[in-house]
Amino acid sequence: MTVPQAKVTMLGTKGSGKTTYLLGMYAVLSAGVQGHTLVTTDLDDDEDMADAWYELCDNGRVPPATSTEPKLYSFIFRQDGETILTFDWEDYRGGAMDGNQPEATDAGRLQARLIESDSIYLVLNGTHLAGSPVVDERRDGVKRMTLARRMNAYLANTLSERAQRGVQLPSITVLLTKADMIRQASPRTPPEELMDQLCDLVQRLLPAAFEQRAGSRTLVCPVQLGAFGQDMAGEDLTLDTSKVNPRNLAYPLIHSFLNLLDTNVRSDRFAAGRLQNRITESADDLEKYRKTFRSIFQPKYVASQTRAIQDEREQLEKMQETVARMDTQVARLVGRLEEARIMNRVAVFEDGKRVV
Ligand SMILES: Nc1nc2c(ncn2[C@@H]2O[C@H](COP(=O)(O)OP(=O)(O)OP(=O)(O)O)[C@@H](O)[C@H]2O)c(=O)[nH]1
Ligand SMILES: [Mg+2]
Repeated sequence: MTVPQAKVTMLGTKGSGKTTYLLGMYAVLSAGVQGHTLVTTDLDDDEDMADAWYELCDNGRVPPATSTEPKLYSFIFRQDGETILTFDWEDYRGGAMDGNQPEATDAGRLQARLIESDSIYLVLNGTHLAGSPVVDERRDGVKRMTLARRMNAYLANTLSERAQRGVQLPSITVLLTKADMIRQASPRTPPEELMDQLCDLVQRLLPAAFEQRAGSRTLVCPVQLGAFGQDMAGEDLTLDTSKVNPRNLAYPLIHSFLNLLDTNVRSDRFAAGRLQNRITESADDLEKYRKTFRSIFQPKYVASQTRAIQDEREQLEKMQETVARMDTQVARLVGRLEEARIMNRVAVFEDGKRVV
């Protein structure tokens, strides 16, 4: 069994909360959530991210805006100490999506990386979504502020390019950052109704993420680092540290890798099935051969064949154990996401349709 390797890429405007989400998500998962843990492969990165997180929690200082040089992180995702997969995540500045900067090298890199990505995050700043339901007249404004049209175009291109290459669809996460702003604007709306309104809105803003395609999986997930109640992006102010209260930060990552892990289990199961058939055929052939007169004069051949079949049986047993273990791992991830879906913390779309 090989450990799958994945690539994650985020799209979102400047100040939408990409870098702080990554920091918060890492802080939560590096501490471990129900047996799931994350660690960077480079331990200097682990220290830098932990320092940046403490800087936010203790002093209210947020990291600076990302520069034109994207930062690449490499992570190991484990369940009960066992590595499930490794992935890398490149953090781009929002400006890399700005097509009016032909001299910017990160813009080209971002597009190339998207095509290679197994998991794509489309970040919508919750500040602009607040006050749902967003009526038609306001929707154009929201589209402009979140650059939803551009993100949708990037995603549509990526999906068609991957389909042309015959590679698996990426999983898609629509990340609604600064969810405290959304909640604050609709304090009395029940969670279920608010989630319905948000789903309705994001389906209109990012239709490519909800196209009916077999095997597509999209998560809509509001997240917050804290209930700060204001959007201070771009301002040199400190956050109120007493309001740090991370919510929902781990679900997107769980969703990110379901497709990939699922495919991995299926291909391992298929390989185990093929080996099983080969063993059955070899055992039948040997049995037939043993019944022939010739076999009496070929004891070495019979012994070596018997040994080869025995070796393959042992190999098969190991493969079946791995498949069973991977099945359990995937089932646990699915279970966690399912709990979140039932509580209206997230909404899940499969083949373009909302799972209810
Ligand atoms: N209210 C509120 N504000 C938040 C939250 N998370 C982040 N912010 C604010 O959003 C600001 C911008 O976040 P960043 O993560 O730097 O944004 P970015 O998308 O990485 O921006 P670029 O790197 O410029 O593209 C932060 O400085 C915080 O002030 C949240 O949960 N609630
Ligand atoms: Mg950033």
